[in-house]
Amino acid sequence: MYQLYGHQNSGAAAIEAALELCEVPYRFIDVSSSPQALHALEKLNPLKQVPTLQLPDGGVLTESAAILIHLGLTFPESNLLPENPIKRDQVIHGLVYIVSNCYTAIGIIDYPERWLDEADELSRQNLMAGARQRLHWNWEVFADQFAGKLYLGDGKPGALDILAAVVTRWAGTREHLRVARPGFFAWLERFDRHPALAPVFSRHWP
Ligand SMILES: N[C@@H](CCC(=O)N[C@@H](CS)C(=O)NCC(=O)O)C(=O)O
Repeated sequence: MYQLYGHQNSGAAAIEAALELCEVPYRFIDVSSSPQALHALEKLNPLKQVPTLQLPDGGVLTESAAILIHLGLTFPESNLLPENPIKRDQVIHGLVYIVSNCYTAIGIIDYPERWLDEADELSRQNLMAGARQRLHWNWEVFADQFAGKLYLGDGKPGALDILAAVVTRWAGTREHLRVARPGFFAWLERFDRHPALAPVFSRHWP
């Protein structure tokens, strides 16, 4: 069985939502629930980051984009990845865009000291503010480039929709997009209510 390491309000929500669309059984291991769970995560992923997914054959995948691509390829009927190769390329493009330009900025905002030689308070605040501005701008670019590739309300949602809906939850991104990209913001709010995904999202953001 798949074992998903995560915690509330984390990127594990994207993988949980994807596993639901794949209709495969999985166990959610909340790494914030006990030191043992955190230790088990560290054995699988030295970065101690979630999502981390242990596969039924014991293999381990970290990195949300890699996990979503794995699930999309393993369960084609889930529609996480489009069958059409040209559309699939664009979904993979969007997934990599989000993790490299947006998820990375979240890591800088959450742990600025990791990116500083001298982590005094002024440097920390300065780095956090700069990363936040860049994050918000990166989402504006995403909205402009990828809006036409997002879920339109027919068929099943895909990996790109799910990752966008999760990673926009942090660091004031939704509030920024409400003003800067109201169309994309409205899409996100509608997408959150998708009946297949709303139960997962409400577990992470009650
Ligand atoms: N590149 C990773 C980033 C994962 C990540 O930063 N996850 C956060 C939670 S949303 C985390 O585990 N942070 C704890 C840490 O970095 O120590 C991915 O795309 O999955």
